[in-house]
Amino acid sequence: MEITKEQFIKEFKRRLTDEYALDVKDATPEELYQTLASVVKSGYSDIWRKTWKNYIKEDQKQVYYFSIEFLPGRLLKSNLLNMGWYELVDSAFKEMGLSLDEIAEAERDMALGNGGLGRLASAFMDSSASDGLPVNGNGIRYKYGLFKQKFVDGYQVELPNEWLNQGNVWEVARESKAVDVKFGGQVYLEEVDGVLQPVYKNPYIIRAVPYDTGIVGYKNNHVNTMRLWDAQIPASEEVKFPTIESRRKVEDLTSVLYPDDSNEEGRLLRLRQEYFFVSAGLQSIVRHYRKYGKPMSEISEHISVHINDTHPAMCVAEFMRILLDDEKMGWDEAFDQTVKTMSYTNHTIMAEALEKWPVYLIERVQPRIMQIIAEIDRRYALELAKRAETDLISGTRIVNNGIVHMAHLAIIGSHSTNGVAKLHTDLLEQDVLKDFYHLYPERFNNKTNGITIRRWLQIADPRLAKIIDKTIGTKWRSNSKELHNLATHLNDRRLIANIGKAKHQNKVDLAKYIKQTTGIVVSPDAIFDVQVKRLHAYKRQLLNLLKIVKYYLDLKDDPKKDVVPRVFIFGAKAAPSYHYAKSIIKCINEVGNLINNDKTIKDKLKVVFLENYGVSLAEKIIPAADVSEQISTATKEASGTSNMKFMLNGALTVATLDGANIEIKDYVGEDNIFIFGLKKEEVLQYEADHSYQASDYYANDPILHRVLDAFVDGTIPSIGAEGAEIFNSLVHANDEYFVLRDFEDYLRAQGEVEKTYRNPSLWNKKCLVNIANAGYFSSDYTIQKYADEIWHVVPSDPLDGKDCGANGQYPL
Ligand code: 26V
Repeated sequence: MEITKEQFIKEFKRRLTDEYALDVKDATPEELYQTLASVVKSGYSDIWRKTWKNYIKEDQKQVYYFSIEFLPGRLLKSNLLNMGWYELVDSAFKEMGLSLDEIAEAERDMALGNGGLGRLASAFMDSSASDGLPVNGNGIRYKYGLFKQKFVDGYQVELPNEWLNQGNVWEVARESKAVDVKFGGQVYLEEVDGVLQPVYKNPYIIRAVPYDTGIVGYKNNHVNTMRLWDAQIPASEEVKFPTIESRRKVEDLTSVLYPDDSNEEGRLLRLRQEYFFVSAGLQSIVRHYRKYGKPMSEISEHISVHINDTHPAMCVAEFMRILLDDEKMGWDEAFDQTVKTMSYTNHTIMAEALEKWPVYLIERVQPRIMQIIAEIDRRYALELAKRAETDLISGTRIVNNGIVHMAHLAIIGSHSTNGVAKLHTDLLEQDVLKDFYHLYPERFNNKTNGITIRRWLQIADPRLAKIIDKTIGTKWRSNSKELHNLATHLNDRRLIANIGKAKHQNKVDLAKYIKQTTGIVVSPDAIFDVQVKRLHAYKRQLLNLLKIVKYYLDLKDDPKKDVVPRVFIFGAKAAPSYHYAKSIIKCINEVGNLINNDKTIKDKLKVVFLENYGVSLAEKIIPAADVSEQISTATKEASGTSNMKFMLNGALTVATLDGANIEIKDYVGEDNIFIFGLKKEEVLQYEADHSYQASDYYANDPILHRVLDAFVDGTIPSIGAEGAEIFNSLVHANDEYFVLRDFEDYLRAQGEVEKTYRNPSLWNKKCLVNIANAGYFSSDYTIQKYADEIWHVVPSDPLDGKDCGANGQYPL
């Protein structure tokens, strides 16, 4: 039976009185949010309980997705949507004189990740629950999320993000499920009854306490669990931590998301974090498995462990440790079970980001783990000596010259290695990991990333969602491939005009936000040209900036030049220790200052750099974008996922043939995307023969020359050091990411953008083609492929249906 508005309002008011002794009219948004969230949580809690009980009853194989980052953003609206409550609550709130949108803003973003990697992990959580798949998240409950970014004089300043200050309604602490993680000390092997057993000297124990969050499936009576671990000092170890400083060391373990790795203490902390959540997660999984009396020799038939990037790669060694030392299994059988249980996703080919740890650091963190890694490596080399050349062996060893290659550990210790877009997987197979591909071709596969269409269209862009409903009905809301039915409406002029109108409204909303937060006034009639993502040289925010400076100089030369007004919108955080990226931020802000305050430019150009980019800000920006900048150097962006979000929201993409841009192009066709720049082969060629001469482009291209000079000749004020740094990196340090090489072709593509934008119906029609094809990039499909091809798990049968109505609505 459907919940009525009256029932909901009654329950909501009762809670508000119970919790706060308040009437609706006296409560703050914060109190209203807390109350609504608690009603929501009660609505799914019983189904949550039944979901995991059912897993046990049906003896379902379970997947554990190990990720050092999760980036769920806000959960309120997404839970409301998935529970089938969204419209009910929206209208009940209106009746009470409240705004759901305003109250939802009171929730703090759960920002336990840096960018794409963490957001993908959360998309997968949402999608596996929605597909009814038995997937559990395993990660760290950081006390501070990703830093809060502010600009002071155009410079990035990092402030702590104390997201737990007002508590977290969604989580449940489970003290009774705590496990002990053993760190440090020394270890040696002793023979007991003919079996070698480790003996630890002076280790210390940290207690890992899990905090579980229910992940609500979309209208399907299914709630999975994301488990995040917190570190505590166990009572028995109190004496080992007598000082405030030593106690802080324990707190630090789950304190910050990405400890400063520019010094050894920071790197050690990061490695301890990795071992902490790996060990806590695996111990609790094996303990749970053991409880039901099934043989350890079959464990790989009942569980899968997924290693999300190399950060949890110690799973391989820790699982071995548990099987060997705790379960007394022999080496060969243990290794066979480990390989069958583990699978690994690679998310980057950037050498700096491929984890390598010195042996002595791993020894300090957990000496037994280093012993096991060394033994896996020794046996690997021995086994390979029978069938491979010495070069191949030495290039693929896990331990080489005192360095542990975590990707090698993950590949050798698992049965599946996947890339995250076709091009990226090709590069892994043919280049970065080609020796492994040669040795184990059957282990390699591609799983192109995806996004949660629910969050990025249904929640973030309700105007567009309604237009789609009117055109093709609502089936796309549960099966996003249905969006393709829009392609049969390409000549529907009213539809195309409506898409333009919805976009304009979204731009009006964003313009308001920009005015409020920055004071800058922008016109919603201008092109909103957007680049939002982490600040990194390879993503080439600089290429975008050079374009802006060029446009500015053009207008200075000819103030009457006929241009389509543009607002350039940036959102990006730079890693705190990444000096160059911070200099780029400063330069963008100063170019903005220059242009926005130049009266002769008027409304023709505006530059807006919004502070503190994250999931919630993305939900405001992306629906208002006309142009999506996906301009990384070909081969460098493994996939990208914001590219998918933008197309879904009807923006047109300016793109290099990199990452998933290629697959986007294949779906929408060349006429509906603006492609430019070096291709993979050309980049690889340059990198191989070193024939690229950046300074030639500076010398020979007068436009580029002038644009680059603006960074060092005072044209752009207040960037003395930063301007020089950037100029030098491009002109004298040979421009590692081929910014100058791609500049001219980028301008050509941007010229096409402008020409197309002058024809609104043509523009909006191209937007429609993009929307119609975006449904293929749903993470619901991606995760289904992981389930079928890597984990071999199937969706659960729905619970008996007493809870969710036929319409999928969760109970009150
Ligand atoms: C991190 C760093 C940090 C040190 C400097 C160099 C560098 C380069 C890359 C990275 C990224 C690490 C892993 C990551 O977040 N990869 C992203 O994963 C997304 C989900 O698969 C994917 O869409 C992005 O293309 C990829 O960059």
